[in-house]
Amino acid sequence: MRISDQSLTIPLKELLNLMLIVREGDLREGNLMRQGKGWIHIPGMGHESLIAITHHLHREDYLFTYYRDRALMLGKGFTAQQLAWDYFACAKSSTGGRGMPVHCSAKHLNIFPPATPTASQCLPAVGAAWGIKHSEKTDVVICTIGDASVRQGEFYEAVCMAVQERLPVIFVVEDNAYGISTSTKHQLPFRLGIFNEEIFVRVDGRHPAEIFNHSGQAITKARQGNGPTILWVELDRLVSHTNSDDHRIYRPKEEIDAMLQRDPLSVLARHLINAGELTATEWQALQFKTAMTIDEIYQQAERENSPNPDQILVHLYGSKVDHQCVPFQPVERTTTMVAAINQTLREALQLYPQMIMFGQDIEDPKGGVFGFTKGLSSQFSQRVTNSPLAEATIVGVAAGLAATGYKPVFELQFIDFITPAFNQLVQQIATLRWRSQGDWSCPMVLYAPYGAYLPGGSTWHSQSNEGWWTHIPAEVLNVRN
Ligand SMILES: Cc1ncc(C[n+]2csc(CCOP(=O)(O)OP(=O)(O)O)c2C)c(N)n1
Repeated sequence: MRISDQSLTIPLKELLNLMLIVREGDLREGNLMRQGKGWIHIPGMGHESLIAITHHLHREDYLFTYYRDRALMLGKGFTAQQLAWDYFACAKSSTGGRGMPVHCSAKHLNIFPPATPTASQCLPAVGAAWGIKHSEKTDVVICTIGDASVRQGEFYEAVCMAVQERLPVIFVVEDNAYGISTSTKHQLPFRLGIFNEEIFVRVDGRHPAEIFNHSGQAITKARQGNGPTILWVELDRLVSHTNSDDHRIYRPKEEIDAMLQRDPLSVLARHLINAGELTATEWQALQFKTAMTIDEIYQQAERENSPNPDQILVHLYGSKVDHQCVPFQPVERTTTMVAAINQTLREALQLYPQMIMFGQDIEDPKGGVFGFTKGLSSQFSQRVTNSPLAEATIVGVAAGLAATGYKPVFELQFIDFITPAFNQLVQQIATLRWRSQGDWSCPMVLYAPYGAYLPGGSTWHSQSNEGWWTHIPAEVLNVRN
């Protein structure tokens, strides 16, 4: 028995096998926690069917995920062994022990390492998708998010940007009905009617064939340049949120029992047995064999070295410095600061085809509220564009663009209004290189006018808040008079 769309067919048995590998690793981690081994267990049980999405992906496609996505990691090419190293936070784990389990980093597979603040992956995902569009490639970005997390503002900003620019991104909302102990039933924007039904597709995530078909359509649509889709995938979190939670406290017993009856693994196995494609004995043997293999993998991982504390500061900053600098033409000493910056930006745009500028009101004829970008959008119309009035979008998109090879030089209109971007700056950008051991980085230039300039500007338009930024490791602050 197979599932197929026009171009692709996968045997369900193969899918069952992969889902089983994911499940057995998960079960093993739960057992190890109970034995006092490991640090934290973040289960993905009930979310395994999502692996069907990865059958539509190429190596170049990106995954921007969250912590529940061990199935997607495995489907994209991460191994069960690497998941085990991440579980034990070994020195050789993908983050060198700096990330929680399932916060995997794999640049060679285009797996962007999740940051734990919920929804913080969305704007960088959209930035990566924007880069794909700029380069006129047909790659796509898969951005996953939990159902409770879609109430974060950054999710809405990301969806707006993706729709506005028709970006090749698929948001996969993993709706397991809970955010830790809080039911999301009455909080979900899809149920509240916030989203137009044209943009989201409801998917029964307990059946891999459903996921395979809907994700295939969304991915094809994105590859063809027809923009984003939100897949609202209903599934179950079969166990507690993490090992430090007990869902029996807040979920009725009947609900838990009913959920276990529709465990996607058992459902798929039963389906294949009923269809005569698998015998009960074969299924048992497969479970046993997989459990043994996974057990061996985790036993080996347990013996791996822990990170060396002496290495704690390694990868906080990059070592490579691009010594080319602009402007090449010395600027007249009598010129204004604005004119000098404008000339520098123009020469940089000429020098670096990968440089992109984005900011509020930076396009001509205004050319920025201070005129830094005057004339630039007329000369480089594709690479100098107005942003929405949304600082988190500006900075979060820069992270995704920079991480995928572009050189964002983005304007923040006033330093006073940088605060909506704080999450991206501090949690995502400042930690990316360090938490991925230099696997990923997102070098960018953000510039903003600062200090008093407007006598009546009061509290906002006169801030000199550089003190905030000097407290954040990994960011370089440059204040010029
Ligand atoms: C910004 C932020 N606030 C709070 C938390 C703590 N937290 C971690 S997971 C979680 C619930 C997320 O639920 P959901 O998005 O539905 O995903 P699920 O865990 O159900 O897969 C919370 C509140 C966090 N990680 N980030």
